[in-house]
Amino acid sequence: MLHRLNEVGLADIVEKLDACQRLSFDDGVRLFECPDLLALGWLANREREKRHDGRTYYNFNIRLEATNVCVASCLFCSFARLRPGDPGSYTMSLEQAWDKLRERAHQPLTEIHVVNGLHPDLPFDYYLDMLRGFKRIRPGIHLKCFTAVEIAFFADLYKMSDEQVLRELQAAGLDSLPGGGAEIFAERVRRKICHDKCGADRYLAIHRTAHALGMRTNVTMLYGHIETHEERVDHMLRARALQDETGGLQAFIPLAFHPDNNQMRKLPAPSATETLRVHAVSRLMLDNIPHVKAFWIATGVDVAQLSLWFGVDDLDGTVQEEKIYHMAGARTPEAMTTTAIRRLIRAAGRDPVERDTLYNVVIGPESPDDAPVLVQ
Ligand code: V47
Repeated sequence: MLHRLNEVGLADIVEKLDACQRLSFDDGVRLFECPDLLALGWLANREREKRHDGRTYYNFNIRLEATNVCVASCLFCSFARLRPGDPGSYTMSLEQAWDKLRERAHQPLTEIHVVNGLHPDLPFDYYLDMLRGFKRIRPGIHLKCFTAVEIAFFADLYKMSDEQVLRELQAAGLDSLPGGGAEIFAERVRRKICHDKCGADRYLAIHRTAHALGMRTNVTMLYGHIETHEERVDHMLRARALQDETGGLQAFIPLAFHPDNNQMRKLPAPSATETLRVHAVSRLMLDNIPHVKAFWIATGVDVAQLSLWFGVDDLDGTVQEEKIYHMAGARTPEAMTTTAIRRLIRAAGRDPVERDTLYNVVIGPESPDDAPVLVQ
C-alpha cells in the first residue's frame, strides 16, 4: 500500500504518522481529496490497530426520545414537531418513559441514551425526575442523556447557567452527555441548516464544563449535506483542540445525513464510499480521541461492517426503538441483538467486545457469540 500512497502524493502524511506527528488542516483536506479509497482506509486502519488492534466495541443500550416537540427549526430534521398538539407530536409522561426501562427488565442493559426535542413548556423537574426514576428502577444503569444543545436550551428556559443545569442533572443521576447537536461547527453551515439553536462555541463550552464536572462526552459530525471538505476538517480540529484541553471526549461519531421527510430532501444521501472516507479521515485527524464510532443505524449495517477496516472501532449498540433516523428514511433495522452485532464483527475478521459506556469490558472477544448473559 505504501507505494500507492506515494503515487497519490501522501508520502509526507505517512511519514508524519510514522513519527506520531499531528496532521494539519491542509493534510485533512488532502485526505478528503485522495482518489485511492483503499489506500486511505489502509492508513486509517493502521491508526485504528495501533490503538485497539482488532477489538471492536459495542454496548447493550436503549434509545429513548421522550418528546419530539421542538422549538428549533433544523432543516435536516424529520423528527421534530414544532408545537404540542401538531399532528404526530408526542410527549411521554414520566411513567411512560420509565416503562420503557421497566419493559427491558430482562435485558442486561448498561446504558440509556436519551435525546429529546426542545420542548418549550415542560418544567425542569420533568427531566430531573426522569433521571431519578431511571436510577430508582435500575441503580446500575448509565444515563447518557441530553445533548449540549438541550443543556443550553434548559439554561435559557429555566434561567440558569449551563454549569448549574449540568450540576443539577448530574445530582439527579446524569452520567455523561451524548454527542448530538454538533452538526457542522462552521458558522456558514449553522446559519443555513440550524440557525436557531446553540452555536459551536457554546456546544464546545458545555462539553468542557461537563468534563470539568467529571463527565465523559462524545462529539458527532453530520456530513453529506452542504458542508465542504474544509468545514469537515475544521469541525474535527475544533473537537481535537477541546480534547487537548480536557481529555474528556470518548468517541467521535460521523453521522450520515438522511434526506427523507425534511426540508433538505432534495439532496442525495451520502454514498457508501463517502461514509467510509469520512470515518477514515476522522481516525487520521483525531489522534487524541480514543474511539471512532460508526452509528450503524445511520451508516447501514453493511457499511458499518466495512468501516471496521477504515478506522472504526465502535458500532454503538443494540439501540432499540430509534426514531430520529427512521423518520428520516433509514432502512436499517430498529434494533440489533448482541449476538447479531458480535457475528457481524466476527464475520469482518474483528474481535467483538461488549463494553459499558465508559469502555469497561463487559464481555470479551473470547466469549462465544451466543453466550447466555446474566440479567442485572
Ligand atoms: O444531532 C437528525 C442527527 C443527531 C438527521 O453520542 C440526523 O453516542 C442524519 O447524536 N439525517 C442525534 N442525521 C443522534 C446522535 C447520536 C447518535 C448515536 C450515538 C451518539 C452518541 C449520538 O442526529 C442530531 C443530528 O445531528 N440527525 N436528523 C437526519 N435527517
